[in-house]
Order: sequence, then structure tokens, then C-alpha cells
Amino acid sequence: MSLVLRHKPEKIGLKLDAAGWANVDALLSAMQQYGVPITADQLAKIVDTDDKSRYQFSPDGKRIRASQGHSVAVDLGYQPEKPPGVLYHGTATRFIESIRKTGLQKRDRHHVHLSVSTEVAETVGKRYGEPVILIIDAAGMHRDDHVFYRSENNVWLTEEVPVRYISFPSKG
Ligand code: HQG
Repeated sequence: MSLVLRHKPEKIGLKLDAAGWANVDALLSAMQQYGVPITADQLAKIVDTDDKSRYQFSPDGKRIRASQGHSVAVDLGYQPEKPPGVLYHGTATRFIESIRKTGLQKRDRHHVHLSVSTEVAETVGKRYGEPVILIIDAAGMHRDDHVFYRSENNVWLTEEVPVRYISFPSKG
């Protein structure tokens, strides 16, 4: 689901609109044609039970999209918001040397992803190796005119995090 709604909709012949929405019926028939049939009920269950609420239906239930994390060009329509004073970014020890030089970069995604809890940051960091939690001075960034967005599933998004706003743990 993440692959087709965020990265490669063309893999199953699906089209997303400019805001990342796919028509639910089109998704179901594309999955069927791709050889992985799922029912509307199963799709609803995936959306409901996803551990990070990655997906959302439109209010009328006819469309579906990922709430963040895309690599395809989409404009999710989130409005700039004032972030909490401190946010966290979970990464892996092997990236620390590079992050110390260039700050946090968005890489293949549209934004750098920041979380409100250290628990989430730790889980995110573990995907890439020995986790490290970086503490981000979001208040300072906001004061200095860095723009933040908050996704539907409470991930904070920003263009980049320059080194001066990052606190590294002493062992990193
Ligand atoms: C690292 C998952 C070296 C960055 C998660 C991260 C999140 C640098 C990796 C969401 C760097 C990029 C996003 C630099 C950043 N030098 N490494 N200058 N700047 N990095 O996956 O934040 O399951 O694109 O620290 O839960 O790990 O997809 O970003 O380790 O919410 O819903 O480069 O993806 O959510 O990795 O994860 P990613 P992320 P989903």
C-alpha cells in the first residue's frame, strides 16, 4: 500500500491526483489486475489498523491517500503550523558523521520527518541500524522562519534541519 500510494502508483497502473488521492474503486481494480485482489472491507481494515495511521480516506470515502512520506510529487495541502518547542528525529549511528556536516536532509522524501515523542524517533531510527535520537530546536527554527507542517498522522515536516538546531547525544 505504501509502495503504490507514496512511491510507485504506476507499478499497478494507478493514477494519483495532485493531492495524492487515488480513487478507491480504481485502487481495488488495479490491485485485482495486478494479481493481489483485496476487498473494500479489507482496505478499510488496513486503513483503520495501520500502526502509524499512514492512510486516510476522503470524507466521502471514495478516495484514499497516504498522509505523508511520498516520493512522487504531491501537494498534500497542509498549512504551515507553529511546531512544539522541541521535536525529535530518530536516525542511525552510521549517519551521524554526515549529519554533523550537513544537517538533516530530506533525501528521497519531500521533507525531513520529525516526531513529538522519543519513542517514535527510536523506532524510526532502528530501521537503519543502531538508533540515535537527535533533539531538534523546533522553536529556534520557527523563530528563524523555517516552515513546519503537521501531517494528519502527527508527523512534523520541514525542508531541512541545519546543524545549529540539532543536539547530538554525547556518545554520537
Ligand atoms: C538520514 C517512516 C546522512 C535520516 C518513519 C534517515 C518516518 C542523513 C535517512 C518516515 C542526512 C532518511 C521518515 C545526512 C538525513 N547525512 N544521513 N545529511 N540527513 N539523513 O526513511 O526520517 O513507515 O527517508 O536520519 O517512521 O528515517 O514510511 O526518513 O535515517 O516517519 O510511514 O537519512 O518514514 O514512516 O530515511 O523516516 P527516510 P526517516 P513510514
